[in-house]
Amino acid sequence: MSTVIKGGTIIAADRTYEADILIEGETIKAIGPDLAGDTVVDAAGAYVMPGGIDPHTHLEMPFMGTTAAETWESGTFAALSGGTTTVVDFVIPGEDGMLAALEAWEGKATRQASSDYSYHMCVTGWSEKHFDEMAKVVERGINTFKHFMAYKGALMVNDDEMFASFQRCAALGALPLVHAENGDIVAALQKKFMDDGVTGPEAHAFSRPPEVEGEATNRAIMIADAAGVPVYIVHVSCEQAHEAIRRARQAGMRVYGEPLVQHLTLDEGEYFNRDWDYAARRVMSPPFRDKKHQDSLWAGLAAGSLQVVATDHCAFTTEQKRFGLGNFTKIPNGTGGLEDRMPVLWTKGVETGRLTPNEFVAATSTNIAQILNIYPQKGAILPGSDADLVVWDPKLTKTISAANQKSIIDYNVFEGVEVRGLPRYTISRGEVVWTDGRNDAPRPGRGKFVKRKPFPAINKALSTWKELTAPRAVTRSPEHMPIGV
Ligand code: DUC
Ligand code: ZN
Ligand code: ZN
Ligand code: ZN
Repeated sequence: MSTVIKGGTIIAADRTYEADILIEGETIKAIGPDLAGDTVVDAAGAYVMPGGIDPHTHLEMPFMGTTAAETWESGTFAALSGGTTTVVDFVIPGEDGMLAALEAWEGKATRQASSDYSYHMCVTGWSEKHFDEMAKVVERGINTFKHFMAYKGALMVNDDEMFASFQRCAALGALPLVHAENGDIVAALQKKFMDDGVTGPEAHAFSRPPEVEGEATNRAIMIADAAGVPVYIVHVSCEQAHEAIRRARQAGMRVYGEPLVQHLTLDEGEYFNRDWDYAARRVMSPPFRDKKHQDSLWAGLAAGSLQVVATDHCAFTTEQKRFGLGNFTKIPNGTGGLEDRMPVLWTKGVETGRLTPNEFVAATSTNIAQILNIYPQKGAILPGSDADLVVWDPKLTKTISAANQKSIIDYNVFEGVEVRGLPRYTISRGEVVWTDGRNDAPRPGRGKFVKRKPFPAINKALSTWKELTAPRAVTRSPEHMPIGV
């Protein structure tokens, strides 16, 4: 059974060209002119791009006393309808540890996912047992570990814990990920605003200013350097954090930065002089920022100092958001975006000239495939790659609305945004799973786990500290030599 995608313009991260694509089974067999297959997918007048990869989702995550309402079934189908064919979700260990949590996540994902999926493992503390657990997690095909520097008293890790975990990552060839906000300062500011009687959603933004993100980003980068491991900063929302990443990269460190489509396109005005529900639905961490920060993030994507656009899809209903009525610190943190990431980024990025189509592909798919070590299985249009493709019609338009979204949440933070550029077809491992204008239904269970190998190169990363203390590299000056040596 073969399929040919006919008449499209292929957009890869590195070039644009016209060719047909022949798919056999689940993979790309050939790329070239005038190919023939059993069935034809019409790409005339459209672009053909690698399926999107959203490396940052929290489907059905237990968090802040509740559970994110977007399910694996609704979330992965929402992803496909917006051109995203792979999601990477965060596993949060409970008291039974990482492997038990992984089983719990697998129980949900294997039954429900209609897109492909993978996991990051969260490190929420440190003890002897983590040493072995992390090795076992890597054996299970997970090469990334996430650390929260915020959420004090819950998920937050301290510097000693983070340093121990980062060193373990270095030894295992895994990549540490960091939620970079100074959790101590956030907790202090939350208390201050509550004490002052500022209890509404706007205080959420006041309690998490850019400085807390900039400080934590710098600290995470320096700790990673000391541990001799690259580091990936999730949801970079402000210039201070971007600046830290830029400077580290300029100094030769492997540091990656991931802005979210929400931070690129929605600003802090979403929290002020709004009714409570409207603002609370937009409470996420870090919060939306002003335009100066948005400009910095767009510039970073164009310049390459930021590499990936994600969503942090962590979606709660209005009813769940109301747990925080009278106390903003109890509003479940999170917004959606999985189905809107690619259309909104195309509309606000490519249509405006801020990004080239090739940069769009790099930011939504290719770069993260490389960072996660799944390239060119994913993120590429090459013979042998998984046939994860989106036939992107730059003329299709819609007005985003909760009324017709695939997400099961009762609102959408992009409500009313007019997008231009949408999937005509989404193809996952050779199968057309979404067709514009056809009322497709989710096919739970068809998604597959994407195994990710560790990076042999990572433990050779770039710590000056490591070089200085490695025994063979020590050259002592005479005045430091003990007498008589
Ligand atoms: N931020 C959110 O807004 N939600 C989930 C976790 C996070 O860090
Ligand atoms: Zn986070
Ligand atoms: Zn997150
Ligand atoms: Zn000296």
